[in-house]
Amino acid sequence: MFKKIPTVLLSQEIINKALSRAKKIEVPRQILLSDRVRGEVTSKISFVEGVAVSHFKRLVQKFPSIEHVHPFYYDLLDMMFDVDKYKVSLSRIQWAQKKIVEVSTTHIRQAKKSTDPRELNGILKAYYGRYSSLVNSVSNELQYLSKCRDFMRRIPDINTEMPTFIIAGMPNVGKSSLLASITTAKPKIAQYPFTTQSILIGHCEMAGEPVQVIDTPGILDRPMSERNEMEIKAVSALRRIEGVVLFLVDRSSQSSYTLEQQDSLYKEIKFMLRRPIVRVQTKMDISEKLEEEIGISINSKDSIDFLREYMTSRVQEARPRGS
Ligand SMILES: Nc1nc2c(ncn2[C@@H]2O[C@H](COP(=O)(O)OP(=O)(O)O)[C@@H](O)[C@H]2O)c(=O)[nH]1
Ligand SMILES: [Mg+2]
Repeated sequence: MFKKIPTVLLSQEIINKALSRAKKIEVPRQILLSDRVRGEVTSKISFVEGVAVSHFKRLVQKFPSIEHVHPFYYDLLDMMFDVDKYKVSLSRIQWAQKKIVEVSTTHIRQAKKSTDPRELNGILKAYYGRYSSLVNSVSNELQYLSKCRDFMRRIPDINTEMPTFIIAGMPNVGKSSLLASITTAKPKIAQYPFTTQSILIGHCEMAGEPVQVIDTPGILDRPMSERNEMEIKAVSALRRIEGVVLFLVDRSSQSSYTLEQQDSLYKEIKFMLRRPIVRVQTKMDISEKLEEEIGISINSKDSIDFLREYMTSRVQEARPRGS
């Protein structure tokens, strides 16, 4: 999702890069010394200008504008940094970019009028001074965006446009086993910001259409009262993902939790996520009888096929609106 955000050069890096490369610029010998100096000065100015301007342009282009970020990602970003400061930083960088173009144009114009090598060198020196202070004026912003980028790159890659099934239920009820048996390949693992929890994302096809199934260990598998603030926010971000919840219930004698504990989590999740939610009874091979909407056993291919059919029939509800 946010993997393509470029590395942010800090202000000193931009200045060093620009000035050290500009030093090497030479223009072919001319009959008049002043022509040559003028040529060099103007090329140096436009080169140095380009280094900052192209970098700033790229940042403004590649850092997603916060208004257009999907609410799920917005919530996560909001957990990690000050989104207003992010916005302001980007607009200050855009401002600096514009100022640098202005200052460069003025200095090139001045140089073009001059025939005195000393004066020309003075113009270049003055330009470097103005340039450096403009680049330095956004040094905090660059630093801030660089920090934001580090956070953003760690954000779990959930597709917000694909029909989605979210698996929930107490530990050991069979969530991971279900994910592994209905989706292809190894699930992608992504880390939640600021929590030790990760998200597992698997894919499969339903009625010829790609569907994603996510398992959120540590997030949708225990009572809200046991959560810290960041984990609660992680749950609330999940609310933004449109999809159908598969709530797994283990009624076998092996179950680590009582039915009351499982029911209480069910109620919390139903309330928190406010999404269609299906109760799926797991471990049917070692359970007495089916008491939920649907029963499955990881060992029985038939029941998994049946669940797939059932999920296919509800793909419409799992599909995000507007896609
Ligand atoms: N007998 C039986 N055991 C199962 C079934 N599904 C999962 N298990 C076992 O239950 C345990 C917990 O499963 P897991 O998928 O890790 O649960 P999670 O904590 O909800 O992700 C594992 O030992 C699984 O092998 C099932 O359908 N039948
Ligand atoms: Mg698990």
